[in-house]
Amino acid sequence: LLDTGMLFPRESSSREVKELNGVWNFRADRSPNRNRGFERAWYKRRLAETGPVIDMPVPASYNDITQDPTLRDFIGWVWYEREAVVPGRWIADEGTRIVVRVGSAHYYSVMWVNGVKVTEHKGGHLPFEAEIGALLRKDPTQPCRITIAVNNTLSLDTLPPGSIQHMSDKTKYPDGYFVQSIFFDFFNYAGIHRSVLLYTTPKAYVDDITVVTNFFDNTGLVQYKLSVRDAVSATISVTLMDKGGHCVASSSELSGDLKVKDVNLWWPYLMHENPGYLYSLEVRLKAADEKSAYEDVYTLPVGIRTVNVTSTQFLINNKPFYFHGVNKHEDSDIRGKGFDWPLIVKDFNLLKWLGANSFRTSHYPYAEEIMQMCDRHGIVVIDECPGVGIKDIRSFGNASLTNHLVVMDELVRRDKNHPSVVMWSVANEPAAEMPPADFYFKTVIQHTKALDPTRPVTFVSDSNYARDKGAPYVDVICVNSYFSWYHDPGHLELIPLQLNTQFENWYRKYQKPIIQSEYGADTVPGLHSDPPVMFTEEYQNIVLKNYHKVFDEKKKQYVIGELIWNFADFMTSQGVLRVVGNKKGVFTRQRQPKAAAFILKERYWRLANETG
Ligand code: BDP
Repeated sequence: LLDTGMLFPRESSSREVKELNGVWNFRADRSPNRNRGFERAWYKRRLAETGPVIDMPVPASYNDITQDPTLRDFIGWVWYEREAVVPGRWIADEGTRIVVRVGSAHYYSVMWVNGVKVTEHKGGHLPFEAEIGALLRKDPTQPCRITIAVNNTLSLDTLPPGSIQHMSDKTKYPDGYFVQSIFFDFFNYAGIHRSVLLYTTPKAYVDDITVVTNFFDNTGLVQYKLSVRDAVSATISVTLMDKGGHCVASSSELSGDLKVKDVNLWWPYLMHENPGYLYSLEVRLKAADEKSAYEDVYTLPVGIRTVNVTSTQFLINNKPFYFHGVNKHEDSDIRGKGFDWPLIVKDFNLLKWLGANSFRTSHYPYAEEIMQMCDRHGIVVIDECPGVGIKDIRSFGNASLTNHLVVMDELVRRDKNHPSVVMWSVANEPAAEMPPADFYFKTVIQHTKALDPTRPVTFVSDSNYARDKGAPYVDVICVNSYFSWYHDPGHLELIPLQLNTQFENWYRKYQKPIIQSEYGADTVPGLHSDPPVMFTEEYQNIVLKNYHKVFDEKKKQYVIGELIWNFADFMTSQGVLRVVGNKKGVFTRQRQPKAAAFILKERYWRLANETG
């Protein structure tokens, strides 16, 4: 198990945050083995002293920033570097911890400060950090030079998996030619995708907080647990405040139960007139050693709600919840998977316009700021780990499994306190019919439940109900199907029959509630035809309408949700099936509506009014 917390860096009276976003120096290591940077220790000096550098924005994927196709498709190590100015008072005060934190970098990262390695991290979608105070204090005259090398190479035991193909046929490929195969349908964007920060805490500090919430009648319950570090003879004060800043409960213990009278529950968007209600849990730690006294303050937003699953329903606060939402991607023009506030706020406005009450983080954890937006706006989240493309039997091996468990540790550690997160998804469309899938999913799901006993766990299946070896372990069945698209392309009339059969088969076998976790059709905006043909806006409309008829029927029984594939068009690797990316969005990649968006909008608002 992980031995430290990973609280989101927030400013407080005891903590400062300094963003290091902007233009960094950058170089791709184009040496044949991609290893020159390590051999020549590029981290020891300024990057510009070891070779040419270009400007690279952080956060952003590097792939679409330049006009160079070889950088877009680059595989291997790229190097980022910049100098940061560290406030003198941080250095002067030995009682201040100075931490450098990367929100995410895809896929493998090594970080140095002033030439000294401070940490490395595997996995492209979760944060990592290192304490660098002692290092900076060794020579306060030096600037703080941060070097981060990032490698996007995927192997059969990374998450997501991939593999490098060396092309040895000399008649077709130049010497040493290799390509990366991936088994998932989105561009393998790489680089430093989320903010790089310096932040401080006092030497004695709040390292982690875990909250679990419940309610009985009008009384809310917040069970909390703190983990504090380096705090000798500490005193704790925990205060839960309502939106207006009034204290509603308090305690002075490291763990305990806070009772909230006349509780305002956290409700999903459109399920209540006041969705996304958040209390603030203020934790104050006071400690002292021979040298000084420390006070740390950290405030965590807390939504009080419950989640339960029956054989036919998904309950939030004991009321049936129907997921009418989307699958998303972190993806847009130029910045690729780079964090971008305007895009995020636009997407939330579109979700609300659409009447969507939920999304799945297909197919990897999204930025923490997005999860915070979901908490505040009441958008319900199925939080998916990067377990996408587990197709090769070797990706079910021990190394993969061990890595998958660590990824779940990191994901649950990061996202456990978000009220918006109502379910974990451990994978998307794995080869669940393969024999090792049984043990694999049993282990991953049990592990996730042990980490978080309060949330249901699922994975998203596209395999046959009779042969799926992971389904016995999930709480909710999530199924993807593309009738009239990948199955019987062009035959819209088959959707009702095939979809009915799909639902009935799964329900008969498992008696668990079902979410249609993907359905849709590629649509090139502006293409029209009547009668509809594939790729036109009319065709997408009919696919949706035909699916919706069946959802309406089955919704009365055990279908608990529908998530369209996809919210917006997104980039993929090149292939004969993709016309400049995947076009199954109801919005274009630039977030303009296709005709289907209006159909979905009408439906989602109707569903909201029926249940709301
Ligand atoms: C599903 C995958 C999703 C793809 C989609 C598609 O889960 O990642 O983008 O198909 O092909 O199988 O559009």
